[in-house]
Amino acid sequence: MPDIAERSALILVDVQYGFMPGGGLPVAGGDEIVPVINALAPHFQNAVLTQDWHPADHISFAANHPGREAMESISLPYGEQVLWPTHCVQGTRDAALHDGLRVPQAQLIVRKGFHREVDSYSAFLEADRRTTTGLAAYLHARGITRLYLCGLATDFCVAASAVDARAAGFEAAVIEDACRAIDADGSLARAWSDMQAAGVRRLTAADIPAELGAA
Ligand code: VGL
Ligand code: ZN
Repeated sequence: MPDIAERSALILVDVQYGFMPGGGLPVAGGDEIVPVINALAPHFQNAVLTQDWHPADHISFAANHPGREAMESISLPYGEQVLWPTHCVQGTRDAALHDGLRVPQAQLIVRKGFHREVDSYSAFLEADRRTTTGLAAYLHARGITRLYLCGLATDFCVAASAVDARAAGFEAAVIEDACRAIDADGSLARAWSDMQAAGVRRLTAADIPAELGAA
């Protein structure tokens, strides 16, 4: 059995300009996680990045629903969808990964939210809950059994990815100080309770060396 460091992967969720101050969907303090991630990353042999990657006419954008405002919810065939300000449009600077990230060992970037009619908070399954990104199969094939998640935003894409990671059979932990939240209408508290119910552990960056058997 390979040791735990070989079987672990760091999953960096949506560390993109769109979620930084000044971005399309800014998350308070979003840029503060970059140095935290850069300090964590050298502990990991395996890393995967996700990238929110929407067409300009994406169904999750309030601007594509005349008369609607950002942060309202609408009913779609797959369920309730929050309408967001326009963010992370394919090929724009807003969609680019933060230039300051230092994770050279990352081998895979999963782009999500590119189907016009389906959003995808999760790195594993789109919001229709049927369309897979292929990430679980990739990680299983690579012999990865444990995931450490961080990035933006804690209460949307990080939480959805962590809960789906558990459903796909992985151990999962969220590194809280390497995340920042949107926290609209109690979404952060709800996300932590959903993650806890799913068996996602809540860690800080200081826990990581010991987790990986390095301390
Ligand atoms: C996200 C809302 C819309 C996220 C992405 O990365 O958490 N949230 N698109
Ligand atoms: Zn999005």
